[in-house]
Amino acid sequence: MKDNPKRILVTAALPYANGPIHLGHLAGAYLPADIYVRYQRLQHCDILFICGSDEHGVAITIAAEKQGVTPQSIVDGFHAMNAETFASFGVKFDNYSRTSLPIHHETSKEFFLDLYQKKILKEKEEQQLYCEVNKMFLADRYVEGTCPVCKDESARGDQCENCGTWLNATELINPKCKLCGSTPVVRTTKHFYLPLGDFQKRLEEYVHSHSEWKDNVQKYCESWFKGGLQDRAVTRDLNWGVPVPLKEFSDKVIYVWFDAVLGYISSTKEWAQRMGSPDRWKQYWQDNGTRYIAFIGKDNVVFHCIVFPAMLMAKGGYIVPDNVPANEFLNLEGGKFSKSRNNAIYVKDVLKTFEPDFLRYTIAMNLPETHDTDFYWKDFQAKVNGELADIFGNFVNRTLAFTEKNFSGKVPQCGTLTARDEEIIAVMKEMPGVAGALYEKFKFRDGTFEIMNLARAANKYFNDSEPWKTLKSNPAQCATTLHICLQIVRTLAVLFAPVLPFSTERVWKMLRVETPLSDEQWDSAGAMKLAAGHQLGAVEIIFKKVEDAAIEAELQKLGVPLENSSGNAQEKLPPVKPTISFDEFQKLDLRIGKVIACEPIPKSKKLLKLQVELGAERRQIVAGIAEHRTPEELIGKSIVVVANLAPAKLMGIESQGMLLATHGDGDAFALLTVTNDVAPGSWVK
Ligand code: B3M
Ligand code: ZN
Repeated sequence: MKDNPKRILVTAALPYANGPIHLGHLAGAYLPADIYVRYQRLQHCDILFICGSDEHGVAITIAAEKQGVTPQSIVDGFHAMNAETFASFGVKFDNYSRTSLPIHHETSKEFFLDLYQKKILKEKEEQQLYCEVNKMFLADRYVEGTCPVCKDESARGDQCENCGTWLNATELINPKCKLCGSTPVVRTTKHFYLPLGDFQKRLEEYVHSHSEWKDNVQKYCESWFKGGLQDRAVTRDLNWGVPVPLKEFSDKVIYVWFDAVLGYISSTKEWAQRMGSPDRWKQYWQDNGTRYIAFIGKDNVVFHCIVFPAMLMAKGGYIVPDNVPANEFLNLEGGKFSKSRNNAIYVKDVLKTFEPDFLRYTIAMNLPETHDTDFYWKDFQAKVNGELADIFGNFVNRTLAFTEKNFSGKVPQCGTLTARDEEIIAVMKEMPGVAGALYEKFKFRDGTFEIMNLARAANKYFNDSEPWKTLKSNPAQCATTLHICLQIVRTLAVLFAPVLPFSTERVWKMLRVETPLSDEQWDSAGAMKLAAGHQLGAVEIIFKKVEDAAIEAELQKLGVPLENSSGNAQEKLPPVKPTISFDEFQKLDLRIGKVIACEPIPKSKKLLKLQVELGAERRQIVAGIAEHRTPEELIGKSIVVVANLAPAKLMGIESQGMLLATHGDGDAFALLTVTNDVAPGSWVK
């Protein structure tokens, strides 16, 4: 085992302890963070994975009021429940803390006081909404109204969930008290403000120095900068939270977001104490050699890319995030389910019926990394049965079963290699590099897809090599085939370990490798390390298939009409159009075009402008696919273009052709592309 000097701090957003962890949480931050950490652990760097419950703020007090219990009892219950859910789902934090702990209160107060003493925090009188019925200021979610930006009617006093705008409650149109429904009045109150504008220049430099950040994150920051950063209140008139550490303000608390982001630091302190070296947290937060990655969902971008860095800059001596790989949202069943019955799938419930790896794999292959995606139960079943069981599981099983039966469960000798052997060995050897490069770029979906492709190629290799025939006709070749297949099983176990930690342990046990799987080295996972003669363990099936009945039960719980969940959001398809003659078909001129540039069209949510090379000429094509693909995803792709369509203008921009794609949203959307290197302009017929 080689040690890697790299030090990485990974945090995942602290979930509010006001409800159970659901699939959207996993897809947004926790699964990608866990895959990343497990992958980096196989690189043997010094990595720390930090999280905890966010236990303050109005999210908690409203939940408590609804249930008629104290905020403390709400957070106690959900903290324990969520910590348990993460553990059974295999999200392995080094520390899962809580923001109601004294260590967190102390950390937050100290931060606040430091900024106050440096005169960075501004004390201001401001107008706030006050409910005369409940005799209280309506902080954050205690007020709801219409969003001034997108006009959504359920915007909250702190944020509009629909468009992501961070709001001041007084900006809401038609505000109503969440507790009693009355219209609040405006009253004056004193608060402390963080003058974000004073940090704008540094923040812009910071964000601009990270051109590698995801497009969605950068764009979001840009829109904030463009509007000019404003002072933001960091205290609230509430009695649940971290008390403001100043005598004359002791009836106020620190704003939940100000304390929540500091929860990452206090959780690291708690970890260091537990490790018996209380100062060790400093290595992760105060040493420039640490790379800090903050995993979050897209609704938390402003707090992690603007507010938290500004706070850290204000305090001084702290590092700021190196990357903030924020994911978009994972929606459910294309929105076609009974929201009144249920509006989330809770992980703890899924784990009662299905193995954690089933869910890990399905979500990993569906991560909303660049656009919103959907979770479908039918797709879950298809991925488990058709990919985990039929591809990876089948390859492992047929290889081990064949070896057990014909080579007494011992790794056979590797003889002379054929061209086919060499080809698959090459794929196996390069896979750690291929998938690792994608994981480094936070492209977990693509990385996992590539690893499954190795299993696909391995099955093909097994079939093409026909060991059941060579067993008699050419035993040395049969031995070589199985030798290679066993090496690939080993490679797959290591490479799949970050996504499928539970099942790969079982494969490891079957291989009877002495060193623990966690001591393996990612980069050399493709090497042929199983020695000929090594005795393998007993063979067992690693993935049991998911039955239709189990899926139907889940759909029923969600209130999804059964015929609706096709697994790909298919609406009712239109009937096939009337027949055309071959001559009529021949009038269509379809060509392969290579996308060489692509940009969004200002003020249009749907349109992208593409420059496409069609052999001898270049075309400008305007396509309504901005909600499905980003320009980065399109550049370099070879697509299918209708080359003889009459030009048309879309939003005043000429489109000289049309590209081909399926009609649908989410996973039902697919762009027709070709993967081998045909020349642009090639004729499709
Ligand atoms: N608890 C919001 C959320 O769960 C918030 C994240 C805090 S991260 C410091 O989406
Ligand atoms: Zn809005």
